[in-house]
Amino acid sequence: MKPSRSRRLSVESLEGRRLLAAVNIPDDLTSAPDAIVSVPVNIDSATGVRAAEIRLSYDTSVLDLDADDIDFGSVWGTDGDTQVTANVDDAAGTVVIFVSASSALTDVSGSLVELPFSVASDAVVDSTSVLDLTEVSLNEGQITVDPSPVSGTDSTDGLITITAAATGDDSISGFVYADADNDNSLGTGEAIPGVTITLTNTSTGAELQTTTDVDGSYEFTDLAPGEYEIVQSQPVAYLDSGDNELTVTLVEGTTLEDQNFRELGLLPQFIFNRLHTNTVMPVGSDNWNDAVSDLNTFAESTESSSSASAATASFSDAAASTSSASGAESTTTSTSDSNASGEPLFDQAEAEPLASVAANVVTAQTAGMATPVASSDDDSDENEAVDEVFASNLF
Ligand SMILES: [Ca+2]
Ligand SMILES: [Ca+2]
Ligand SMILES: [Ca+2]
Repeated sequence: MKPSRSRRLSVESLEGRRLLAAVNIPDDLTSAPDAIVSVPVNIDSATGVRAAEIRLSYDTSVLDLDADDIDFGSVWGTDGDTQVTANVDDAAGTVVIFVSASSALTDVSGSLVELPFSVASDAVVDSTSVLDLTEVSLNEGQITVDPSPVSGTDSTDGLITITAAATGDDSISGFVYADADNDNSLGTGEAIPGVTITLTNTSTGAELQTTTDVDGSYEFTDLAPGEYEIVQSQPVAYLDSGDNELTVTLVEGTTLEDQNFRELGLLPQFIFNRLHTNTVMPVGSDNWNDAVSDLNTFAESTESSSSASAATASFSDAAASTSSASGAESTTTSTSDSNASGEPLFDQAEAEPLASVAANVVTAQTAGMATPVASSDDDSDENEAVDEVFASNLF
């Protein structure tokens, strides 16, 4: 097929049909005071659309909007090159949004844009607030919008009804843990503290966030019944089991427990440090929990900018300072006498295989813990050693 013909045909197919699209904002939106309501501007068929200009007005005494939070909607998909430019006039309560992509959309329906409005804390329950769609232009007017939104009341306008704040006493809770012994349950020393968990009410868009406690637990209380999405921010030092998102239905008067996130263990480049923390800080101690927390925080901060071995080396310094802050605890009695001479266990010039590190680590602090061992290459001996370490429940 010649390219020129193909191009011409596609132009003809667009011009040969009179393209029509209906655009509107839902009129059955609800939100409690002091919550966020995600407002979509929907289109019934996006055939041929590659650009949309949308204007609307809102009541500034009830609603607030940040231009930076406005996002493109579902019709554009997630792997395109969609651009959104938005301008919000807070004083006037007007919004202008321009959204576009490099190629035209197919016959899909959904939202062109999503506007997360904050509802005022003094918004009156059972009152309503109008979202006045004032103008929509598709492909600079080449696609007819019917019915055409106008300034003032028309059928395309949206409506938010203010509902009483969720005063439910339902709750959702769970744990984040590294399943070192692979038994699918949280055992001693497997808790991962400091992991961010985000709970979203999928019907209202309202979000809550918390972090896991020292025992790896998290809990959201005083929830209303409904559909929720629970998302775990992956602790980057750990090997992901792949389930970082849970969708649950909370039935009135119930408590959803054990909404757990299971990790598979520390990533190889962080194992050495965990051994270190195991040694100088007994598993489950406050210092140990702090160190695991620090490890995650540090791993997150170095995730994109550092190589694995650099991250290992730097964290080792951080762990060392943590342990010295804990004072006398770092003189834990060694369970091995194989290194009584005090000679360095880890030769800086040639790093030992991990198996040997695992076997000797209990004596590491008497040797000074001088040298972190990088383990990020693909040497199979080391991989076997890593497996051994996991199996030994030290990971
Ligand atoms: Ca209108
Ligand atoms: Ca376990
Ligand atoms: Ca995970």
